[in-house]
Amino acid sequence: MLTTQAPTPKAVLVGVQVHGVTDVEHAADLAELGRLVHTLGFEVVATVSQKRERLASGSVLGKGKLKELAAITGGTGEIPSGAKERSSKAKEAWEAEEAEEEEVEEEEEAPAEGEAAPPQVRATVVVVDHELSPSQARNLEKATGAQVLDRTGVIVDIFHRHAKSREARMQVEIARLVYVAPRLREAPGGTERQQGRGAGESSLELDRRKIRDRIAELREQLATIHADQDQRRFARRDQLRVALVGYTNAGKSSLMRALTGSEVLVADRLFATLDTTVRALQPETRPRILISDTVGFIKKLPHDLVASFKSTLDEALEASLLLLVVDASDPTWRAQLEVTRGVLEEIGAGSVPHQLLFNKADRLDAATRAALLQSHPDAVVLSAHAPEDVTALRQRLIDYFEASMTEASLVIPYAKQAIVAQVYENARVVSESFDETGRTMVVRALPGAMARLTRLLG
Ligand SMILES: Nc1nc2c(ncn2[C@@H]2O[C@H](COP(=O)(O)OP(=O)(O)OP(=O)(O)O)[C@@H](O)[C@H]2O)c(=O)[nH]1
Ligand SMILES: [Mg+2]
Repeated sequence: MLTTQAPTPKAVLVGVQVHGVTDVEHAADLAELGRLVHTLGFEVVATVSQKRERLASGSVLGKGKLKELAAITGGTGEIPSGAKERSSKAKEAWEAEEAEEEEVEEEEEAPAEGEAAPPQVRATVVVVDHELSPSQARNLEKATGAQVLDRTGVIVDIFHRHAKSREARMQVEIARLVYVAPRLREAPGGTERQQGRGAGESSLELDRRKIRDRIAELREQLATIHADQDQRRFARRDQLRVALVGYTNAGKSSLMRALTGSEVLVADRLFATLDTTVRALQPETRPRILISDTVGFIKKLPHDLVASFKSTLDEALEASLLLLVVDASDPTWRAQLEVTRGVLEEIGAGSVPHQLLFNKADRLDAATRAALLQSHPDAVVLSAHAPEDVTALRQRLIDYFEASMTEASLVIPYAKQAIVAQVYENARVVSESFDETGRTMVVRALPGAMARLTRLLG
């Protein structure tokens, strides 16, 4: 586990601009990785970037760039030959890339080879903007003498730190174990740890088995939690529900606060929110409109994390309306929106109606605002910090549900007055009158809720 003790660990970022990725996209990816690394409490002291056809299977970087990286970390820049000869197939691939490297154009943005960083900025952590195979990570560790993390590892670590509720902690633990298991190595002296080991099972296999058991145990416990939640969700099924979704740091929690007056955490850091929070729109409407705040999305979000948070998201995604929050002041908002749409699709929420919200409009000039509205006429351009914008959004939500509601007249016999409370919970009462048959209520409700109320009376 990484720690943030003083002095601040120094990190060097590593990115490979593979074929098809533009300079702008590559720079944005590295900037985002920098923010992620910063969220973990590291100081980024250097960036090593290379253009290649594809990632080098041995160590991601080509030989020359690897030396450059090692100069910043104080490593040898060499992968011990034993590591290269791990398998003949890997060796062939490695050699092919060594040959290819001479032909590939290199970007000379980072310090030139041999220009060792002064010792005070020597990095002790190498963070690679790609998913590393366990052997790539090992090779990089050997060549740099530094701790090596990949993008997934960084995200998993941030999730681990920010998870608050029991459920989120369990979900993150599963994701971490899934991430760690293939990266386990035979511990030195591991052969002495015989206890509990099955016949012919190495200590590494034992460790992996323990991880599998722990994952199974966690999944079982989560299933119990989810069964409870399903019940609560069932009780809420007829309510008017809206979910805030979007890229991390877009301002979902800020809008949640502004719309509901709740004290959810707002922070200028990535993945501040991991738990779904549900609160009523304020001032309260009749029936209430429930708003949920959810975990943010990010590019290359590890699939296991998406899967593990799916259940938390499910709660939100049963909403009738998704508010798709975009940080319009971020130059990469288009890519962020694309990622958000992709993840929504992946978790089966692609077809839930949504309203696009361009947030942080206070940071935009008038021309940019106007251009946004022109290119996205159905979108709302707003600032979570502007009370008048939040009031207008509230009204828009009310209007949205009003338009989806149907109207009916319900006659509730005096013997069934208990139903009145449910009518108030799930519908808006337009008028009421009383006669000898009972109470007649003219109500507006969403079609599903109306059908259920009618059935209760039938
Ligand atoms: N200028 C400006 N800043 C905003 C606005 N909305 C949010 N922010 C800031 O953006 C940062 C992130 O806001 P959050 O509300 O925590 O974002 P989030 O989408 O919940 O982020 P995660 O929970 O990490 O996914 C905070 O520093 C907010 O103060 C806005 O309309 N204008
Ligand atoms: Mg948040």
